[in-house]
Amino acid sequence: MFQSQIIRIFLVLFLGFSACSVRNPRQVAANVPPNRTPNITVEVTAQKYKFVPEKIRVRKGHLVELRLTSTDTKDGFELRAYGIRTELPKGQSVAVRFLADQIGEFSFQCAVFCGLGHFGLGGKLIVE
Ligand SMILES: [Cu+2]
Repeated sequence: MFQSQIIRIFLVLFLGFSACSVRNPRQVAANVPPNRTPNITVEVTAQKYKFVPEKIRVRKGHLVELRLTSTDTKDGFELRAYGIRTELPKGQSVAVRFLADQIGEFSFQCAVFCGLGHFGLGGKLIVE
């Protein structure tokens, strides 16, 4: 009886953790109006261990497309303020889109553990 309760608790915890770790990658922010073309496209590369450019400046109201490419290993890109998160397979270009609808500075960072410098792989989006 006691053992089956413990097994049940572990099962619930395990399923809970698996559900949390499987996050839906999103490449288009929820605030992007349909059928609108980007006002600005920025090429961004990820490499050990920095994004180039590290600071991306855009204007408020612009629909922004970032074309992200990891040059040397599998990385990720997460821009939490806009609900964007995606993997960047090595050598492939991945486009993400969002409507820059609020002024401010927003951090972005790598979303896939890529080595010792992973936690320093990040940058800033500046919306003016
Ligand atoms: Cu990383």
